[in-house]
Amino acid sequence: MRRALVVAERGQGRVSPNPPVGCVLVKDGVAIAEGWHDHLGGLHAEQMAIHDAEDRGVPTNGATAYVTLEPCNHFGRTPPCTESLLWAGIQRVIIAHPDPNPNVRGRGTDVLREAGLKVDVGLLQDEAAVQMRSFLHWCHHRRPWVTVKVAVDANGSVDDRAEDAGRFTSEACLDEVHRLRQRCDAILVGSETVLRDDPSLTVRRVEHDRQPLRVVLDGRGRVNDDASVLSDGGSTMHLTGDVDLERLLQQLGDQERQRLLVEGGPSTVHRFLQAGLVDEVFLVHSTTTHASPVPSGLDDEAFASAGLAPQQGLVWGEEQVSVWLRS
Ligand code: AOF
Ligand code: ZN
Repeated sequence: MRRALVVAERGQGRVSPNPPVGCVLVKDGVAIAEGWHDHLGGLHAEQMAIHDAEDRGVPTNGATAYVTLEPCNHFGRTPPCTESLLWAGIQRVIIAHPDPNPNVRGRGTDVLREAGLKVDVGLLQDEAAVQMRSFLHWCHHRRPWVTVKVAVDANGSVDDRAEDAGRFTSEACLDEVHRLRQRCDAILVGSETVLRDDPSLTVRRVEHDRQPLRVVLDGRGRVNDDASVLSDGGSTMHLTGDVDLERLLQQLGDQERQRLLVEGGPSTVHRFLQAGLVDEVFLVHSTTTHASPVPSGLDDEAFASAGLAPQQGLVWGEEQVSVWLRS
């Protein structure tokens, strides 16, 4: 199952609104094939694993399938995985996480059991839940998982008024930010960020096959059409006037956008925190010190009172990252 989780990760950011899923086929204690849901519309993990075995001329009958999500039993973009597993003569299926998709929800395991296969659910379920977190969240709430990313200097400042707008974190850290963007379905900023930085808010620097939707909160209508986000030909939602954040999240959820990245600045982040709409925070700590600091107020207290709890930190390039999760 650990291997299935590893290969599932290859679909991360490529299969949304589907979850990343991995599958390993094992026979006589030996892994004989593996597969993952690689891209939207591509084979499901189980089907890819069965193809992998076929390609290499390894018989699958009598094998055990380790799969990170309950196999589907519906005709969607692909035929049902339950049928593929039966056709391949799989005898036992070990599943990490049940599928909350109303099209599946227990029916995959039922069908397999009725056909006489031995089915177990729950192996490394927590790990699988973390991996497909935004999918599970969307299945339950029909709105995106909200990730906030902010960078601060050694004193918690988000900007240096003494300097032109610019990055103050390492190149390697920026790669991580783009990796994060690659996994999100939409990226949101406020007008302040657009006016100060004129960001493009696109995924670069890492492999990607789509660009997230960009959302600009511009209540006062200060952002002009010549801003990069509005003029570079990509898709952007430019919201002027009062925006109800809950309704915005619902709207994004209706579009099957499962993960929203809020990339600042502080007033936008505080709006999301105060509304209790933040699920996860990455606070990047730069070791630089701004000469003319812009305090963010984004401290432990702000996160704790928004219902978030501190987690084990990360390292992104040269920077330490504090992580907070909805508790
Ligand atoms: C599986 N194996 O590898 C994945 C599954 O639109 P479709 O046909 O691609 O189906 C998408 C749904 O199937 C998705 O919402 C989730 O419930 C399940 N994903 N199931 O058996 C897989 N990716
Ligand atoms: Zn399937």
